[in-house]
Amino acid sequence: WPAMDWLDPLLIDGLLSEEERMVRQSARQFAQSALMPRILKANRDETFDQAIMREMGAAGLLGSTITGYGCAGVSAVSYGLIAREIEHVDSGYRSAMSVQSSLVMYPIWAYGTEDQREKWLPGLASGELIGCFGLTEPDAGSDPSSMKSTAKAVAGGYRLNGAKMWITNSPIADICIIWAKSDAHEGRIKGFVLERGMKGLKTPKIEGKMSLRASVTGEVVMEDVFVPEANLLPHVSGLAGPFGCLNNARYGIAWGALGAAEFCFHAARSYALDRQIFKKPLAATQLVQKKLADMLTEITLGLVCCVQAGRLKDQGQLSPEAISLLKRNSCGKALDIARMARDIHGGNGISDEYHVIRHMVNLETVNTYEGTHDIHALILGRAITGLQAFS
Ligand code: TGC
Ligand code: FAD
Repeated sequence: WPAMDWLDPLLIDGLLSEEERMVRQSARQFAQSALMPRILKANRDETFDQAIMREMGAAGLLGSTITGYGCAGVSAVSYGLIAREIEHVDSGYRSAMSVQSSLVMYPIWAYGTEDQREKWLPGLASGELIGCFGLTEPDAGSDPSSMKSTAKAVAGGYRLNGAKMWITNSPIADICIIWAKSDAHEGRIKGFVLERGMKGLKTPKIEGKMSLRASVTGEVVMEDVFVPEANLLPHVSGLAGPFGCLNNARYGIAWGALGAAEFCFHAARSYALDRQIFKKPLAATQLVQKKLADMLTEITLGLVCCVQAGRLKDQGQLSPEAISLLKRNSCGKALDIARMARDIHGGNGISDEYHVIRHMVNLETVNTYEGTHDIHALILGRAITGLQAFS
């Protein structure tokens, strides 16, 4: 029998194509050389260096599954591998990548006109342009159908009013994909591309976050913003528009959260091997070995499922409910793993120098955004029973 490789017990590496291994290697190289050296200070100072978007663009990491328009056109598994490598460093940096790719570029590509694709996708792919996605409102988070933002038809376009809350990258965004109820479309939700500089558009930063501090988050406030007809995304109506984008982003998060979990597992293992307690390494205690075994088990099972999901996605066979299953599982398990890793580090575990507490508090957000842990349970519950239990 072969010996087990604790870094990859089920030889997941062998499930990847040559191209996917190369994508993972270059994403790892980028994450470790460009992102890791920045994260401690960025997290302490609650700042996001906008140059990161251009660097991600140059590395081919933005909108990577799109073909053409300056994008790499890689597989869904490659997109997942990119998310995993970036989130190994920080969930906030993965947020920046996934909002741009899945929540801004994808809707322009899938729901936009050819003119809209050509106008915005190349700049978004290179990171010269930064986008954000406004669905959540102060009184409509888990239930976006309760949104109050409106679009009123006027000569040549629409007049938008409303407020979006908790929007990743809004304070630095050049364009905002905004979902609002449109009177010209029987009150159905439509997507609009708002551009910085439009009169009546403000994007104030939300200060004081204790989680995802290296990602900039803000509001989008719209007071009679005129949006020309050319900025309406014509090819989708209703919640299927934003949810179609969320399917892609949630799939990426399922991979990414496991990247954060892997960092925590590796850090806990190294720390426990080095730390001498009661005249022996901490790693020689049964309780710690059980925790490490639980971490490795959940990460390995989760990653195998992510590869399978990616293959199904590329074949058009991955259901939204299966994505909920994975997003929920990866986030919940990653949060448990980060908490265990923090515990194994003892007092040092609360110092940012050891990184595990940063991952732990970040994962609180990751477990909440893109559908909370319990909302995904209800999505699965509906699929299992045929009964909706939201309201
Ligand atoms: P429901 O009646 O289920 O559906 C309404 C319409 O939407 C369609 N639909 C979907 N289409 C594609 N993919 C999906 N996953 C879909 N889910 C639903 C559905 O077919 C229907 O279409 P139509 O044509 O009949 O109108 O809607 P509901 O109002 O009952 O929704 C319930 C619920 C809870 C499932 C849903 O509202 C939900 O998922 N809530 C969570 C909200 C959420 O995830 N927000 C995320 C905001 S963005 C964000 O967090 C970005 S963070 C990014 C970062 O920094 O990384
Ligand atoms: P609520 O919906 O008020 O939920 C509060 C609690 O109630 C949760 O525990 C939830 O599970 C529970 N709950 C809700 N409904 C039920 C029910 N029927 N039964 C039982 N329990 C229920 N949004 C965007 O649109 N774009 C972004 O870029 C974006 N980025 C974000 C970045 C950060 C840092 C954060 C924190 C959030 C971001 N969000 C974004 C918003 C995020 O998607 C929402 O916070 C999330 O969907 C939850 O909505 P909420 O905060 O209003 O909580």
